[in-house]
Formats: sequence, structure tokens, C-alpha cells
Amino acid sequence: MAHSPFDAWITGDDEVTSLLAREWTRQTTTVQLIASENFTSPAVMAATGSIMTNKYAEGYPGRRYYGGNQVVDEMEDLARRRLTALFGADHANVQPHSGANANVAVYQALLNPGDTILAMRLDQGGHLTHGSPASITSKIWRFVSYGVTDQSNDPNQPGEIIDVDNLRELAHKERPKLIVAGATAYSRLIEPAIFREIADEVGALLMFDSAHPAGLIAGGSHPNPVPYADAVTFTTHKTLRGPRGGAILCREEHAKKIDGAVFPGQQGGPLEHAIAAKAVAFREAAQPSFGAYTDQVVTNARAFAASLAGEGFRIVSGGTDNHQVILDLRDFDAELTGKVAQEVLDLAGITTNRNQIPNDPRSPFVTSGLRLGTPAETTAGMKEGEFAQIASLIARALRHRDDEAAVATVRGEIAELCSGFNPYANFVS
Ligand code: DSN
Repeated sequence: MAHSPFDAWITGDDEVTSLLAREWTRQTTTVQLIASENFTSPAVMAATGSIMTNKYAEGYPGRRYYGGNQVVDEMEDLARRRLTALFGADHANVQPHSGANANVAVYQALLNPGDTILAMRLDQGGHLTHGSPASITSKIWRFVSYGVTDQSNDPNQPGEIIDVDNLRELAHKERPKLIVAGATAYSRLIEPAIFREIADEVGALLMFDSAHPAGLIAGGSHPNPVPYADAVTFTTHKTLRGPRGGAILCREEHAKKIDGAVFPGQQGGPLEHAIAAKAVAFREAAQPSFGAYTDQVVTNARAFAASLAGEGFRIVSGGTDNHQVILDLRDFDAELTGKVAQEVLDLAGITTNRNQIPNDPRSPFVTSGLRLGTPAETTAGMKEGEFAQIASLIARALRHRDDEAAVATVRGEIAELCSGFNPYANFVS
């Protein structure tokens, strides 16, 4: 059985050790294409599993409600300093447990209940916290949604990009207090400058939810929203390749309110072990090699999209500028749903998630789309050639989805491919 670096620490608990070993095997013998996942460095994992997990530290450095925080204060200060330097921001809050918490904290800090927020439609790529009826956000604030342009057959302007005219029109009509830029299932560049321009036209604040592209921004592959936005929120575990968690960057004028909204507004004790791991990740993201990594993430996504198009899939928006490729499965096979594709690919050792596409006639549970991402396997060292191979294996598994032996053959080929690209190979004993 494969071992993870942590097995030695968990002696005498066979159930947990065995589950960890199984997950270790799953992650390293199948292909990870969830666009919001990555492989952290062993240093990030070690900090996440460190002694900092023992400490209560409600408050902020120098202003805690518990004793014994001398070292923790230095650690949180280090994480804040590294993060403000990485993005050139005035102020950082590294305590949010997730991107969702970070978003709600910004709303809570900058708005009153009932204020209007203009954000992206969930079924066209937005996030639950951008006003989904299922999210607490829609019960506290009034959301108005912008979407994407219609699909077109012109290969030079395929459509399905943020409809800036509609965004501007809605902003002028609704006069939102806050405009939210950012998405979770959108493969095109989101230009911060145009959002700032529209926000200024109507006197709105601007929040940039950069949960997905944060690493691409840190690596210099995408433009930095910090000079344009009042607040920038993100998760630390997607393209940024850190531990699970969130963070907020903001202008100095909003710092006190945003800190107060995170704690005591929403959260209790910060996860100082996660903050230690965030500090590690921010340092890693500041290295020149991280920029080479994020450039490769985008290069791989473009190559992947081209290969998938060659297999007969329609690529939503005609391509990608980031780490995501969103497939419309209907051209490939009108009967194939996102749900079935995800399940078949799981059996084939290819981990993906189903996703609604713009104007999807199917429900969010079934969907006509599949979201794919390149961050994790790029960390493992895969390049354009490997992504072309994965595209062909995806198509083969889906074409022969009723043939168990054919799907099992794909799984074998995937395992063979992964054996050459295990990001933790040096740690397997
Ligand atoms: N779960 C995240 C994603 O997969 O994009 C959004 O919160």
C-alpha cells in the first residue's frame, strides 16, 4: 500500500491511516482536473499539520483575547506582510476560513442589509455567494445579476463572454452600492479596469472575487485587480496552490471595517495552522518559478481546449484565457449529460465536475456541461502533450461509456500516465 508523508504520525489508528492511504492512491494514480483543486507543496502540508493548530488566537496580532500569542502574532504578521507584498495591496486579512466567508465579510463590512449588489449569474459562471437563492447572501442583500453574451457561430467572436453592455446598463438602472467581478466557471479574462470604470460611473464600490485566478495574478499571467478594486477576495487553495482557506486584500480606508467583519463579525478563533501554511504558500508564489508555473497552466489549458475541440466537444466561449476549459457536451453526444460524463470519467480515473453552461436546458444537478482545469496536473509536471493525451482518453471513455472493459482500459492508461507525474513521488515509501 502507498504511504503518505503523514502516516508515521498516525500510529495506532488503522481506520484513519487506511483512508489516508486510499486518498493518497486516488490522488496520485488518477488525473485531477477539478479547476479549483491543486497539489500543495509538502511544506504547505507540513505547516497545515503543525503545532499552530493548538492555539486560540481570537483577535488580531497585538490585540488578542487570549494569552500566549507572541509567536502566533509574528506568524500572522508574516502571512499578512507576504500577502500585501505579493499583490501590492494596502491591507490583508488572512483569517477567512474560505472564499465564501471572505465574500460575506466584505459585504458585511461595506454594505447595509438590503443594499443592492450587482454580480454574475450563478448559472452563467458566478458563485453561490454572488446572490444564489440558496445562499444567506440573497436573504440579506438585494442582488441583480449580469450574464454573458449569446453564443455565436462566428469563430472570431464566439460569444459567451461577460456582457459589458448589459453590465453597464444594469449598473446605471439599479445603482448598486457594490459591483462584484469574478466567477467560478468562466474561462475568459476578467478585465478589472472595465469594472472599475463602470463602478465609478454609478458611484459603486468594487469587489473582485479572484478565488479562481488568484494564482494566475500572483504569477503575473493575469492582470492584478488590486489597483482597481476596493476589496479583492480569494481562496488560497486553487491556482494559488496553498492550504484550503480564504483571504481578503483591501484599501486602507476599508481595513478596519473588513477586519471587524471577519472577526468578531463572522468567525471565532482563526485557524493559525492554516495561516502558517498560507504564509508558506505566499512565499512560494513570490518565486520566479511560480510565474513559469502559472504561464504553463494557461498554455496547458489552451492546448487541452484545442485537443478537446478536435475530439468533437464544443468549448464554451470558443477557448480559454485561464486555467479552465468548459465543455458543452451536446455537440459530442446529444444524450450525454454532465452528470453521466462525470460518473463515467470517475470510473476511468479522470476527476472532473459537471457544470451548467450558459442557457443550459438541464438542471444544475444534471447539466449539459463539464468544467475541467489544468492547475493540479500542471503542478505534477504535465505539459501540452499529456493534456492532448488526456483529451483523447476523455473522448474514448465517453464514447464507449457503456463498455466496462473499454472504460477500464482507459483507467489503466491513465494510471500509467500518472505514474510518471506523481507530485509527491519522493515521499512515497
Ligand atoms: N467550489 C468552488 C469551485 O469549485 O469553483 C467554488 O466555491
